[in-house]
Amino acid sequence: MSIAATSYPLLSTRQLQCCRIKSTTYTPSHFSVNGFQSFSSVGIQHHGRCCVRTKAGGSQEGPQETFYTKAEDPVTTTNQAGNSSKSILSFLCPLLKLVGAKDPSLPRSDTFEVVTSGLASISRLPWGSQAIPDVAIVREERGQPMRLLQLYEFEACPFCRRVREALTELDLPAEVYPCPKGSLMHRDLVRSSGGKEQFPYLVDPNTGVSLYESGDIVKYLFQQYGEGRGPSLGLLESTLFTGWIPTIIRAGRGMTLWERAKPEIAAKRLELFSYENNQNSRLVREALCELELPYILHNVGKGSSRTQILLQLAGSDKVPYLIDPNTGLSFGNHKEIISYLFQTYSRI
Ligand SMILES: N[C@@H](CCC(=O)N[C@@H](CS)C(=O)NCC(=O)O)C(=O)O
Repeated sequence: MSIAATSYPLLSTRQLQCCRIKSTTYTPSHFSVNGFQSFSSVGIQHHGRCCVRTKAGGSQEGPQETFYTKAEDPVTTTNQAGNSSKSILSFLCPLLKLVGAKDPSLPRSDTFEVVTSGLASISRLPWGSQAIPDVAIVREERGQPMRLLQLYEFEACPFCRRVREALTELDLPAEVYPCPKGSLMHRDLVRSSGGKEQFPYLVDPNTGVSLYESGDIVKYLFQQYGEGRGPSLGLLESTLFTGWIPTIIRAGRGMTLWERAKPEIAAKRLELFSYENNQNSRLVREALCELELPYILHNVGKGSSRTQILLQLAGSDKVPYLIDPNTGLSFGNHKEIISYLFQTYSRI
């Protein structure tokens, strides 16, 4: 099995006290798959922040070990595709915010949602759909990086999409901190860590590196975890041409904090099995983003080293599959997941 029981370090007693997390509420059988219990629940708790959203837009955090450093020495390689695309694309986000849907919790036409998300997926083929075979084999043999990468992003951002595509291709899990427009908490973390609100922002606790600039992040990820490979053909360049299409087709989704999102953050990280270019998973990620719910993203692209784990957990290798350790519930249907998320994590 790909994920060794010791893949992730245990949460220290101090952190446990800080977060006041008792033993997990997971059904034990859920995570009995070859050490997955250790990986999953420890992954959540170890990186768990004790944060409370504040009305003033700040956040309060309990004392805890911080795993990342300020971006004192950001990678300075120039990403031509990234820079030129910035000037063309970065105006899109505020523009689409104006036309975006107002109440994401209302019932929607599932056909419309799936079709538009499917078109978005087609526009980004072939990126973000499969794990690079050689890399997946290495993950299978050697396990994942010790600590989860931390990605601050929002679903609708074309630059963030590029990074999520790379994560799928590199078969890497990550802890995702959604930073929708109006974010009450995670944007503060980015500003205080990196110095500015710009997305994506990646923190790699394994190396102490933290980075802005999607092109630099993708290059870093391939350099660090690509087993000698460079970014997949067209992955960087294509953002300029088609990276914005899902943003437009899915206008307003996964961009703005839902005003009735619960201000308390869930005590334990939700876990989502997904891959970037899966149409149904996109709909779920949009909801997680609009609710500013941090989660562990288990990328399970075609050929992923985690497919067997998903099969054993869910009884199927289909994504999305969501586990909520706060309630002990898990779901494998995007409609159920979205409805559950808005019911559970919205103020009524
Ligand atoms: N060149 C940067 C551009 C990043 C960028 O413009 N991101 C936009 C979102 S699409 C952003 O951070 N906007 C500020 C905000 O959302 O507050 C990159 O490639 O990462």
